[in-house]
Amino acid sequence: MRFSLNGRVQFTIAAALCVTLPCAALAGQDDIVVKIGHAAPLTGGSAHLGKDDENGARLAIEEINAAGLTVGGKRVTLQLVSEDDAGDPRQATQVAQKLVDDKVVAVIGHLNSGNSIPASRIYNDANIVEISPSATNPIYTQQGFKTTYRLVATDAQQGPALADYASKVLKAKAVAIIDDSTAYGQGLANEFEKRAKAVGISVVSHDAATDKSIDFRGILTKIKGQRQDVIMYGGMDATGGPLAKQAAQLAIPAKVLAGDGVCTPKVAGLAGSASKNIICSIAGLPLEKMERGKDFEKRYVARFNQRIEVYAPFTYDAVYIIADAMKRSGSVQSKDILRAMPSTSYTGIIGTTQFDAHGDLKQSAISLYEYVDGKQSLLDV
Ligand code: ABU
Repeated sequence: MRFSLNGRVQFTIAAALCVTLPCAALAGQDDIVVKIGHAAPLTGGSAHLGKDDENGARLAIEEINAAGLTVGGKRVTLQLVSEDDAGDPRQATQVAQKLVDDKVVAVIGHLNSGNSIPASRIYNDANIVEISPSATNPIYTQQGFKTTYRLVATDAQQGPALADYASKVLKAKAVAIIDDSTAYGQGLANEFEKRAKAVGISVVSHDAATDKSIDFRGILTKIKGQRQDVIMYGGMDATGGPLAKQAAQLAIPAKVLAGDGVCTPKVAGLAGSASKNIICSIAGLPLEKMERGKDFEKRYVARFNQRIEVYAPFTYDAVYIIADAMKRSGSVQSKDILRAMPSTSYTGIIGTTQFDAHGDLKQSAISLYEYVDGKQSLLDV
């Protein structure tokens, strides 16, 4: 059933009810139900980030369905198919195959570089577009696949930005590096290390932990005598928070520099009062600098009754980018969506998205944050 509101906005009851019931059961007889995949860790240490991703995508789908989507003259109802990759590369490939078998036409995800990279081959083989809202390892889009896209800057930008900040602003002369041995954490740490050395910072140590490590006292005790000015950590907030806390407990007077995986509201709770030592980057514009960021935040909080972590605006825009590709190609087939992707020019919450030949953003930003009284405070963009 379809109504015209104010003579402008069309509203499909079926689409609105898709929030709570299966879309296929609700879509009008003429509606095509089109599945959009989403994959992220919905369990484990990064579940809060995965849920944030899922919420962003869900909000976009609900809004698009409520407004009414017409593609090639046919009414379309979008349905979100969300899978838990648990932040595990092996599970990520299983989830990717499941989404392909489930006939999704595009995938929003994965959250982790270490999952996006192995999953990308499966989507490429199936001609299904994969838009990661957060995978920052450069390799993701450098594999020669036509299906890989991302909405964030890469660690080839993020690592040097952190090293430059350490050199120019913190006047650091020596750094100790710790990473979590993942594609993201290790990759970011290596990019940081390259630039740090290039700008004359001495790298006094580089230690490897894991993405499950929450006890860093062994590494921290070892590096305590090294007199590093800063510790650089490549990893996520679930591990970076405890690291910062334990460094402070061991009276190591160093700032902890980290990338977007750590740069969340949640890390403040995990680090406690040591959050004041954390300086971190995100691989995009901060929400407060996004033109429609405040409005998006209001709608997000009203819908989910929780704060935005990091990537929800990116998954939200990713869904709209897929819907835009459908409209421009006049088709809901994955191969036609794929063909329309290179000419994307979509202005959404995160700004205007255009892609280069690899599927990376033509224009991107790195934002730097510190924590003041347990709250993120923007330092620089
Ligand atoms: N960019 C930080 C979190 C996601 C990743 O693994 O790249």
